[in-house]
Amino acid sequence: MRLLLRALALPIGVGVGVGVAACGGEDVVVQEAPKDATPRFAPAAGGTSRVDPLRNRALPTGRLTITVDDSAPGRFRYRAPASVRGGLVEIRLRNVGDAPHKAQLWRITGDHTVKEALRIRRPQPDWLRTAGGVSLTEPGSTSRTLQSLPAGRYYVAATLDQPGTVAAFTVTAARKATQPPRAPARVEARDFSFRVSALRAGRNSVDFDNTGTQPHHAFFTPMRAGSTLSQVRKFFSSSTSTGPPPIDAAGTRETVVLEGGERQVTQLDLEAGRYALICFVRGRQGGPRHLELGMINEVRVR
Ligand SMILES: [Cu+2]
Repeated sequence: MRLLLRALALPIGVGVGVGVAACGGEDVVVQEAPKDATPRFAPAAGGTSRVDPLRNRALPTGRLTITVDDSAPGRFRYRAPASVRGGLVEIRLRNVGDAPHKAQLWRITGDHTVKEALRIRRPQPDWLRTAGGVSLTEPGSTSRTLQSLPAGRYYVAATLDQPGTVAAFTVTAARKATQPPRAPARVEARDFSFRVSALRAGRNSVDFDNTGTQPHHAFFTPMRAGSTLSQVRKFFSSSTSTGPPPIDAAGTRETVVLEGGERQVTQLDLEAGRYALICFVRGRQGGPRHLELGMINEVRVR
């Protein structure tokens, strides 16, 4: 199970991500899923646009290009410019490494340091915020996210429990604060459920909107033919799974973690088929993974 979690680039919790570069290892805590949770299809949600904002060159955006490679097997290394102007920013992740990577941004407030942030577990203090970033990107690829970045001190890290090198940068004051426009597809994360609309096979520009109060992410993993959502839940909730996995780990796609009330437009490459959509994040105070609170849906992509 532990090996599989690594292969999936699975964020076991926000604290693990923070600790990645600092210590490189934390035990995976697995819990039983609630027995009464009923599998259900994600209902439709409104608010999408025909226009893809990631293709709209007229938008007044800054650009932040982050590069990630693997300095050794299992050792990521991020690089970022020292500073970028705030406001609406197109964040690019160039993955020149050997493994899939995300660019999870973290924002530090007050006079705290990155070193301090990397030592944090649970509870997550108010001065450390998950701050969006770029979804899981295949080796040799570049993916993009459109997001409003407030001024402040940031760093970019992974959510893998692996050692690596993070990159710190500063976002300077914005000319004006602008939220990204709506995108053609939408994934809304609530406390504790998902609403999904208009996802298609191919590259999707997705309005990923956390309308809850807790941090959430969206983890899409393909379901194997004949497998059920209840098998997927059991697979991710038990350390003693036997038999063939009900999911195809290699096809997994996922966003980064957004705080409650934040949104972004990000890219997800999906093939046609059935996916389990899951949130593995824990609350800022700790507690169960949101999967255990019912944050799992079956989504059909056509
Ligand atoms: Cu969540």
